[in-house]
Amino acid sequence: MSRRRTVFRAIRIIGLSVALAAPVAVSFTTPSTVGAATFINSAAPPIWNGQISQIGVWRPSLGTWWTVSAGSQQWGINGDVPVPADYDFDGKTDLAVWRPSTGVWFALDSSTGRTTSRTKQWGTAGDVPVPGDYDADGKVDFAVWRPSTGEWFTRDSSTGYTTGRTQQWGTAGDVPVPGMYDGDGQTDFATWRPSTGMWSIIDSTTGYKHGVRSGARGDVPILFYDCYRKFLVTWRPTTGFWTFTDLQGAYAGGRNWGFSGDVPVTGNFTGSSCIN
Ligand SMILES: [Ca+2]
Ligand SMILES: [Ca+2]
Repeated sequence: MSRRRTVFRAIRIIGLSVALAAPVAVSFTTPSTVGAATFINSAAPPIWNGQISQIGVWRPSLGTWWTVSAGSQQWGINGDVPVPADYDFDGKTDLAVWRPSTGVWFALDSSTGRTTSRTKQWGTAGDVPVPGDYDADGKVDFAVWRPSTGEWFTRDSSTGYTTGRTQQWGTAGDVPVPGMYDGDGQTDFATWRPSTGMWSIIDSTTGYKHGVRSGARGDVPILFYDCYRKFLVTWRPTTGFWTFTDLQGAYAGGRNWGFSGDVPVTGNFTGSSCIN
């Protein structure tokens, strides 16, 4: 058994004693009010490693996820922060939340049809969870950003989550938006500033720092991958509208999904490949 599996097995045993509602199917009304929306053409030439995003929202009041591509499911409770990523390494994004009061991550395994879950403690109250692949081994790492100092703290998959890295980037008031901006397979540290709409990015390959403006105060920033293209997304709670811009800040499309109070999420919930 690999070290990683050993770690996760241990984690799994510990975590489920914490009261997280068992995943249940819920009836729902679609969160979208959409009409015909201009949407990204996913058939366009495929960004990096064949990664594809699908959009969704997580509704805190219900703990329910609604994804465009993979239906709905309850996972998490009010007060949690959604942290979708592929924690069981099967190529599909897992529904997952981070609980600020305890710093515990709860991930629902896509590899077992969402019948099992795993947990990990990393971070403390006041932190912002920022999962990503900071050590570039193809597996997600646990990470948090601390607004008071602007520091990022990771626990890397390549060391069995025993060690990680620290990076200062951003200041209080910013929103962390880590992602694969430069396409080298390593998550780049990045922040978005509500007062200016500025995305500030450090490319992991070169250390080059650069910025682009997209979005306005009140928006929620998030990254979206469409095979070989990447988009800066700003989701507007008042309208539920997703605005997609390219890495130069040019408008590339948009659509509605979700309502005020929801939290936008992206991920490859179905495990789609660019080859299809
Ligand atoms: Ca998965
Ligand atoms: Ca990693």
